[in-house]
Amino acid sequence: MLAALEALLAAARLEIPQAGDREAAEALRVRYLGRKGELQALLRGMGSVPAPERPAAGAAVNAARDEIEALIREAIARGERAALERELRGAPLDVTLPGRRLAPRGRRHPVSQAQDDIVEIFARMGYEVAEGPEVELDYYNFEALNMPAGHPARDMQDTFYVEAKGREGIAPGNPPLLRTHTSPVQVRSMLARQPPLRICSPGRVYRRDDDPTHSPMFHQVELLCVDRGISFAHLQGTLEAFIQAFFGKGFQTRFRPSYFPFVEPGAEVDITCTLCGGKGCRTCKGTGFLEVLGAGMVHPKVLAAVGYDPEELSGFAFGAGIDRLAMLRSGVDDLRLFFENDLRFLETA
Ligand code: 2U9
Repeated sequence: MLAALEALLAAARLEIPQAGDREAAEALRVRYLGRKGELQALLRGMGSVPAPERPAAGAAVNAARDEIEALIREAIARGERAALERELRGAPLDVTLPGRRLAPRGRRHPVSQAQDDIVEIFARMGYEVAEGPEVELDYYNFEALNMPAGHPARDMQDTFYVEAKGREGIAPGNPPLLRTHTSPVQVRSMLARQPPLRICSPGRVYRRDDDPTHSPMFHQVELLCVDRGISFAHLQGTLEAFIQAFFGKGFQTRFRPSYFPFVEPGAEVDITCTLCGGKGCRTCKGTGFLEVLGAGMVHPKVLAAVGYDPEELSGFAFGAGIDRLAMLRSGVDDLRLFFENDLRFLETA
């Protein structure tokens, strides 16, 4: 038994260090130490060893197993080192090669980014978003907003009328059109609900205009607040907070009296010039201010048209071009860039 063990050990010492790789070392482990391996076969022969010699024989078998295990571990480690060496030599890594190009990533259109920011600012003040149809009726777009047929203010918003030929149910004097502002959304909200009302209506509007500062389709946001006791001071405070949230602290507002048929009194609102910071430049024509929106107290006739009592209720409203706000915030100087979908512009905007 001891002689057989010596022979096994001698064979292992010779053979295992020659294993060429990890797989060969694994195969030898199975052959020497596995359940059906050679050492196990020797152990099965222990029965024939006389009892007094068994402890010594057992110790010799254990020592042999320890030694073979160590040889195998070394062979496996050697095999792994050799494999790594081969890999490093075989496929050199060129760290100077350019990296893989990332797939181009999309992003929100700058006008959508501005719209999302505006909606969020007013949502934090408690305003809810209201939306409505882009193909509107004359009544909601003009009539209910104190602009009856023939009103000169209708010419201020050159309108696209929609062909209604052959369509049933088009009332005379109330033709369909592409809405020229989002105000009809507020009219519909007021007709459907009772005050207090706090709504923000962003969306596309259409006017027959096309030059470097006007597009036939642009985006507008309007705000409407109707309740008891609403004053011009509420309008000023709300706009001040909005301008600072959208453009940043340090931007001031300036109100100038103006006229819009749906508000009384009405105002045009300027902010500190976004280009020169108020010092005066070409963009602000030396004034230090830029016009950004129109606003006012909802006209009593508009309140009456939707069945609200102007003696009891009052409200403020304002309207602004989202595209213009986005331009001023980002320094883009041609409105048409927003609508051409040129990737060179969109990737940087
Ligand atoms: C209701 C009542 C009143 C919204 C208002 C303006 C003044 C205004 C322009 C700004 C730039 C349109 O996009 S723009 O060309 N808007 O000057 N808008 S007051 O007044 C309302 C709205 C709804 C029911």
